[in-house]
Amino acid sequence: MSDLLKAIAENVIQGRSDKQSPLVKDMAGAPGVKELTERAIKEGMDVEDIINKGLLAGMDVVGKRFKNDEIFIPEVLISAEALGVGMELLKPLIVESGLKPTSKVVIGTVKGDLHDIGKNLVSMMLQGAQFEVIDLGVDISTDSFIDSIKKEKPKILGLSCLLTSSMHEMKTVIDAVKKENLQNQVKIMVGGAPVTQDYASRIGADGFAEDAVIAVDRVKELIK
Ligand code: B1M
Repeated sequence: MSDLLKAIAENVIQGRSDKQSPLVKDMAGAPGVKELTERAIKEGMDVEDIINKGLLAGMDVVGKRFKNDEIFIPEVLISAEALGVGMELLKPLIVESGLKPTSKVVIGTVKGDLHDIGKNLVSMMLQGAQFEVIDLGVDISTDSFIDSIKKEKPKILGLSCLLTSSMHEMKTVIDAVKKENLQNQVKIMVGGAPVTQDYASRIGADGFAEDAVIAVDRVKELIK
């Protein structure tokens, strides 16, 4: 892997957004995620590589350290912020402008869950594939999802969830869509780290995607 991508990953791990970030003494003044991502873009690196082998590779290490109690929420947040700085720079490359959106997608993270990095990535990829995306945000109640389906009339409803303790909310939303007789109007796609195809099938979702790239393909299939 290129040294530049490794440096991006390392700076996400250290939570260094830019060269002003004073978090690691040894790295004072060295370029952070912002400068390194700008450099990668300038060098014409593949956007998916910058995301997967740079930004997300770093976040993967952060996740493992968090799980092992080697780091705690403040460090994870600082890393997530650094990752976000890189994502913002890549957004214009992912989201091509000027073309008419094909179909509407409403997306949100379910109630009780505040994780939004993966959901944002899915949103960006869908926008890049010319979908109009209404992003409701995080901790979204079933009522808000239902209101939004009625108001926006999307072809797809996307539910994201990262916490096993909130996964049941996906089923609650799906049941509510059926109760409101909206299931013929909208297809439901679910995703997030703990979600599997088996779980998606069991709760009655129309589709499941394990990552943001697959999510775009899945939406296209569901719309057909
Ligand atoms: Co939290 N967190 N977190 N966290 N966090 C996890 C999810 C956890 C696995 C960490 C761990 O223990 N190893 C664990 C959940 C355990 C479980 O439920 N089994 C956990 C926990 C426990 C918690 C708290 C409860 C911690 C606490 O307070 N004690 C708390 C919960 C707060 C809440 O939500 N109510 C909490 C808080 C946080 C932060 C706020 C510090 C921060 C979130 C910041 C933010 O999102 N703005 C955070 C983070 C960053 C993580 C980890 C480290 C990274 C998540 C992430 O962004 N990954 C995470 C560990 C991990 O996953 N390795 C962890 C990168 C992202 C691109 O991947 O979101 O999986 P992901 O998205 C992927 C796919 O899943 C898929 O595509 C994306 C791109 O490829 N995808 C979809 C996602 N949504 C999709 C929707 C689709 C289709 C595909 O269709 C609609």
